[in-house]
Amino acid sequence: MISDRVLRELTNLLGPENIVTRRDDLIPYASDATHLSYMPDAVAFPGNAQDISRILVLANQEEFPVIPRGGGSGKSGGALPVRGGLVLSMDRFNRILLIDPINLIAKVETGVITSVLQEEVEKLDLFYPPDPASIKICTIGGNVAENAGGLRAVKYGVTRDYVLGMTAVLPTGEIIKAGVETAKGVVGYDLTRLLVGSEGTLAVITDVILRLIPKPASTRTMMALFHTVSAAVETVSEITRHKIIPTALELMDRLCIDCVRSELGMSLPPQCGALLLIEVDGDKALTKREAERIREICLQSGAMEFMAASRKREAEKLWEARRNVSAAVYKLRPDKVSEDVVVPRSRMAELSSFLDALGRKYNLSIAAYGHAGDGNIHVNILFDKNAPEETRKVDEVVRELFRKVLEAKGTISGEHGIGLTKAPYLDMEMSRPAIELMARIKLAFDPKGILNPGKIFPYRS
Ligand code: 2HG
Ligand code: ZN
Repeated sequence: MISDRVLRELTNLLGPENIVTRRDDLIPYASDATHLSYMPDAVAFPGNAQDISRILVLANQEEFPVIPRGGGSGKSGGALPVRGGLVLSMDRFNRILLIDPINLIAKVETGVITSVLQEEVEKLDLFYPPDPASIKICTIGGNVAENAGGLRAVKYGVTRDYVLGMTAVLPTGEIIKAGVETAKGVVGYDLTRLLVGSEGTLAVITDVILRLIPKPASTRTMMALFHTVSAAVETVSEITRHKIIPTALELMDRLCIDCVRSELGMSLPPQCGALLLIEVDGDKALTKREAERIREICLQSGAMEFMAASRKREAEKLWEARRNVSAAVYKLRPDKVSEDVVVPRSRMAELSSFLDALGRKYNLSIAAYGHAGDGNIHVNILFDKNAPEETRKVDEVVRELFRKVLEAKGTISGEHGIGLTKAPYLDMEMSRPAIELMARIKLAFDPKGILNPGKIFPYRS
């Protein structure tokens, strides 16, 4: 609990307009896309790195938790104030400082919404590829903290692949620069890579230098329908076997299709059990050739139907429907645990049969969709938290799923991070010495454990 005296000090530091303590005003900051809720004591809206530094110095003195927050769209509870304390909203860090078309970089404050940055760089025929499904509400800072992926990761990689450098405030208040503003740099330990994906536990990142690439000249979007998920994911392997790496290669199973059927803007046969949304990009001749080849591969692999979007609007509708799956799945049950496991592409069919059996064994609906091109499947375990016989089973279902994924040489999280929700399972994947080493790193950055406590580590923070 932050005392009234400390709240007064925070108010003096930031000005009364930049600190919120009224219960009603705190509610939006208590929750995120996990739908879990923990009340903070206060929310601060710092305006620059110095403000954050002063807040963190005070937090060390008075020992209260500080929890950085971007758009609040996280899926693992990274922005939740699980031990109360001060939520640090990055809303005011909303400026794009530079887009440099010669050096192919952008310098961006971390509260900038990802889609806003993308629109701005695309006006200059440049491209910032990372595109989480929550692109219209998530922030660059949240993406960096979680090392977010997205639909285009299959071809273009994840956020980490685009972060060249940053300004960060350490939990003890020092402001550091990490990385470079150039195309390359190998000076010292790679602190940039360490801080990307550190889930707000090691530093508060205030601006980043991002790598840009030229905007592809054309894109083509396609949809292939299959009787089963197995047939769809076998087709994914076939596409890569033919040395084609699409921009996006997304899967939806029958449950997900049913949830967004009306939004897809194309009528689908009722017996359709899975669909792949596929996009290729590049110069016109290449995308035409690849799209034709993909059509052949899909039909040879047993696709019931293959459609190509003929207009931009048609393609946009398909992608909007895809981005909406996560929310639309709530039509099926009031609650869900949504996982983001990754298996080698070649083992997705095995994972899909396993999920069918898992759902039957526990009598729970399990919806599966996501970034099939990466082997990254969002396994959504659906339940009703008011039905104790269902909630009781969820943890065991998650454990069985993770055991299977690890046995298949996969990982328990491909893009959402460990945060709060996956902390109890971290030691299923990481050995004790590896976790202890991470804990020592955390201690070196944050000796008093004030920055985003209760995240990542299963048995200490
Ligand atoms: C997506 O790809 C997001 O739609 C959310 O990563 C996934 O809610 C989910 O399971
Ligand atoms: Zn995803």
